[in-house]
Amino acid sequence: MAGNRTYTMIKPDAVANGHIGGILDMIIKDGFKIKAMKYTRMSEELAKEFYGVHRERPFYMDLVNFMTSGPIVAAILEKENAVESFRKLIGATNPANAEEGTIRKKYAESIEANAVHGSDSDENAKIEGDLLFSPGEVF
Ligand code: 3AN
Repeated sequence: MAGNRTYTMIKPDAVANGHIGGILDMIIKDGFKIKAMKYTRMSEELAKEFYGVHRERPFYMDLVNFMTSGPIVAAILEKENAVESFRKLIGATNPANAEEGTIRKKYAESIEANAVHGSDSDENAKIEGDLLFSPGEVF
């Protein structure tokens, strides 16, 4: 059965470009409820752990450097079939391939500076949410 929670980050590019409000508006209008949220900056250690699955990829250190370059908005979201529904709302990893009406089509600059993160499985949604939030911060 598909889970009802996913984890997201509004990435440093979208924060710096003033898109926090626009992105949250799209998320809420799509029916997601906010279970946890914080404005924070990832340490290098946290970003390396978070993106550990990409450790062997050529873009790994660029990605870590980018994700620690400025503040982010981290959140746990709730909706039926949350992971798949949110992936649909954010659009393709490369904004050049993102469909009209998606967050990345509207706000992403490039495959790296692609405005938002969305978990790719229920299992990763739980792991990622637990990396950024303690139980007392989830409502
Ligand atoms: P998604 O964020 O759509 O799940 P993943 O998990 O394949 O995409 O990649 C994680 C992050 O790594 C992406 N959000 C993007 O910022 C970065 N990334 C993925 N592929 C590339 C690439 N070819 N070049 C640079 N950065 C990339």
